[in-house]
Amino acid sequence: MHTGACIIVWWGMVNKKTAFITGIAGQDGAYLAELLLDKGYEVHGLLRWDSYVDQRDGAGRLFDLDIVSEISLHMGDLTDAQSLTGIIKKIRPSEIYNLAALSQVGVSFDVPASTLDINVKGTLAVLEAVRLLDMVETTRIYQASSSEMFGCAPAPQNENTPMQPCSPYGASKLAAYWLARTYRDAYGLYAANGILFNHESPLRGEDFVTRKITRAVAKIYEGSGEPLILGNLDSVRDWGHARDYVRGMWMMLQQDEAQDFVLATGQSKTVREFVEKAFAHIDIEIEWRGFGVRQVGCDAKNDRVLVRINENLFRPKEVNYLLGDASKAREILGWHSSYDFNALVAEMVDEDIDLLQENTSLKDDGKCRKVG
Ligand code: NAP
Ligand code: G4F
Repeated sequence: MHTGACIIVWWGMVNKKTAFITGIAGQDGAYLAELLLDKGYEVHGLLRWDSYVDQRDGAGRLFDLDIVSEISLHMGDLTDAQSLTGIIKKIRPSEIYNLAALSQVGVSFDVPASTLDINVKGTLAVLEAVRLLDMVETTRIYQASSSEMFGCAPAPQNENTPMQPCSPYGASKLAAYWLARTYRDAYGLYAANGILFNHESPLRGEDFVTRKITRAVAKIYEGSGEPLILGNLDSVRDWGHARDYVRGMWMMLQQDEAQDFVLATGQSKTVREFVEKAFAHIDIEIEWRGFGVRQVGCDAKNDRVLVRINENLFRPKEVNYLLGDASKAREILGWHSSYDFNALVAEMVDEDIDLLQENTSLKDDGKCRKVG
């Protein structure tokens, strides 16, 4: 090898950046880990005990992306500040992406105290670790903030929109957002809040509405007779693709100074439109009949009921309308969303059909059969 090439390789080795991702086994954690590995980072991740003991299940997304062997996984919990500090002390990462959270808005109404423990005290533990370990000059932090913090504020929402959260989850994320800003202002910590609107993918958790829909549509395509049961069909979301959003997270940590950014597509759709689009992808036109919670979605060709509503799936308080304005991220970061809504829905339905065809599926008759 020429001397010049040797120097480049050596320079790359001594300057290899180290990232620590909390929530690495979640949707965003997995895609972010993949992106950072591609960029040559040494990637570490925090994994909870349950996920650690059964890694294939807990770290399933990292297996799906075939990156698990390239990552150092550390057993821990965001709510255990001492062990978290120990991990950060050992790794001394140049970048921390704090993605771990109780992230299901509906569930946060059932477990508000643990939502605050994980989302607020957990974030505080990350910020305090960096401060107490004297890493303020060397470590940058990305805080996973959320458009749910806008709550009932009028759309379109951007960085200057007053926040009015209306769920324990939204309130917890707003407290964590302010903690990150406070540590930035008080201690000079590089802490950037990404205020991200909904982003989805085939790796999305099955309890979020998009994946619930695409899984049900895939099952119906494969012959299931079970209708899709949903709650509020009329709430509006700004849905993008998670791959675009993790790229934005990384960009936020590469700036001269820490700032907060909204990431969004600027396109809004109702849950109802998502349902229609997903069924259209398997050539089924949904016709809505009836009103309120008695409304059903039927196959226009044969009247079969494919969608029903269950009022138990409505939340005590709903965020009705989220639509983001990501002009600041476009201007300063050069970030844009590259997937459109149709492509997102199509990819999710196709992947769920593939998944069903690859695996043994439990069919309606209760018998197991191998498909594909
Ligand atoms: P996700 O799929 O639910 O992943 C969250 C991860 O956090 C899970 O892997 C979970 O681990 C982990 N976790 C939960 N509690 C923990 C604890 N006490 N200690 C350690 N790990 C814990 O969420 P996501 O969609 O990737 O979202 C990533 C982050 O962005 C979250 O903070 C979310 O609130 C925020 N966010 C998401 C969106 C979106 O549309 N996706 C939008 C705005 C903001 P287990 O696997 O062990 O449960
Ligand atoms: O998919 P969802 O559960 O996502 P939600 O509540 O918008 O939260 C997601 O996005 C936030 C960013 O805005 C993140 F911070 C958060 O972590 C999470 O990733 O629900 C979307 C909409 C809601 O209006 C809900 O009421 O779909 C409605 N919905 C209707 N039926 C349903 C269902 N949601 C779920 N999860 N399950 C249903 O059966």
